[in-house]
Amino acid sequence: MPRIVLFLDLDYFFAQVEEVENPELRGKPLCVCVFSGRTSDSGVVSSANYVARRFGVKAGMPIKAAKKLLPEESVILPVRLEHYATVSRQIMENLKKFNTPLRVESIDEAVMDITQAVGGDYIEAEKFAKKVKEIIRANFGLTCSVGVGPNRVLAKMAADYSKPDGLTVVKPEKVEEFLRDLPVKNLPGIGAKTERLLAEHQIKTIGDLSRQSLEKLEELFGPKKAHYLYLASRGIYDEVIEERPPPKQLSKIVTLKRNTREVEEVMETLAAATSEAYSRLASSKFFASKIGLIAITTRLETITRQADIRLGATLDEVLRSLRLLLTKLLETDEKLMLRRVGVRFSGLKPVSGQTSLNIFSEG
Ligand code: DCP
Ligand code: CA
Ligand code: CA
Repeated sequence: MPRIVLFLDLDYFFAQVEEVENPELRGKPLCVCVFSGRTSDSGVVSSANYVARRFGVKAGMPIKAAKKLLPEESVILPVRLEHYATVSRQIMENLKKFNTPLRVESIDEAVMDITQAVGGDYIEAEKFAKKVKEIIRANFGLTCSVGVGPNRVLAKMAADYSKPDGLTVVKPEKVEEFLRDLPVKNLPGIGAKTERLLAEHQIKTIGDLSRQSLEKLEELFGPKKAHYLYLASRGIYDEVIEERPPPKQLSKIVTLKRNTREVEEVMETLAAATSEAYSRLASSKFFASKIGLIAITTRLETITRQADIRLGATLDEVLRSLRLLLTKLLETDEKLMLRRVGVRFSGLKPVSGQTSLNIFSEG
C-alpha cells in the first residue's frame, strides 16, 4: 500500500499557549521573547501571534526591532520553555494513542505514518486528520495546521500551505500541480543560501527545480543534497517514519552577525541558539547535566568550555552559566575574536527517574 503521511505543526505555538491560558491576550499583538540579559529589552522574539505578524514581526527578530513595529497595546512576555515543553509532551502523548508510527520532530511538530490506520484511503485520511485537530482543540484549546500527503516532505509542505488552523490534503495525483508554482524556499531543506544560488540559475519555483538534471544539481550542491532536491522537487522523496533513537547530546552552533568579543553581542545571538536547543531538549524526555560553550575564533579554532548544571535547569540558569563561561574564556586571551558560537547540552539523563540501562553515561 502506498504510504500516507500526516504532518502536524502547532500554530504560533508558544504565543498560542500563552493566549489559551490568558484569554484577554487574544486579539492583541503578542510576542513571546527570549531575554538575553543585561538591558531590559535585549534578546529576540521566539514566537509571535498572527496579530503581531501583521505588523511585520517575525521569530528571530531582536526585541528592540519588534517594539518599533508594534503598537502600544501589544504584549511582550518572556518564554516559559519548561511549560511549553510540558504541554508539548502531553500533546505528543495524545498523538501516540492513535497507535501509528510517529516521530516527534520538534517541540511543536510531529509526523505520523497513517497508511495502515486509514487503509491507504485519502478520504479516510482526511477524516483522520480532522479527528487529530479536534482532539488537540478539545484537550488543549490549541489550533494546529495539518498536512496529509504521500511522503513526509509533501505532508510538511501541505501543513505549511494554509496556516493557521489549516488542513491540506495532497493526493498523489495532485502532487505535481501542488508543487509546480510554489517558490523553491517552501521546500524543506532550502534555506536563504540555497535559494540565492538557485535564483542565480533562474530556478525560482519547485517546478523549475524539478526540470533540472541530476548532473546539474550535483554540480551545484554535491551528490547528497542533489539527490534530495531531485526527488523532493518531484514529490517522490520518501522516508520511513519511525521514532528517533534517544540523543546523546544536543547542540546548536550559529554564526555571529559580525566578528566580536563583546559579551552582550555574543549573548544576544547565543541566547537565540540556546533557546532553540533548550526547547528541543525540553521536548525530549531528557535532562542535561552539563552545558558546553562552543566558540569558533576568527582563526577558525574551536574552543569548548563546559560546566555542570542542575538537572532540569531553567533557560535563565543555562544562559547565566553560558555567560560565565564566555566571560571567563574571553578573559584568558584579550586577542580572542569570535566568529561563531554554540551551545551543547550533554550528560543527558531521562526525565523520569533512573533507567536500568546505563547508556547515558557522560563522555
Ligand atoms: N521558535 C523560536 N525561535 C525561532 C523560531 C521558532 O524560539 N526563530 C520556537 C517558538 C515557536 C516554536 O519554536 O513557537 C515553533 O516554531 P515555528 O516556526 O513552527 O513557529 P510558530 O509555531 O511560532 O508559528 P507557526 O504558526 O508559523 O507555526
Ligand atoms: Ca514548526
Ligand atoms: Ca508551529
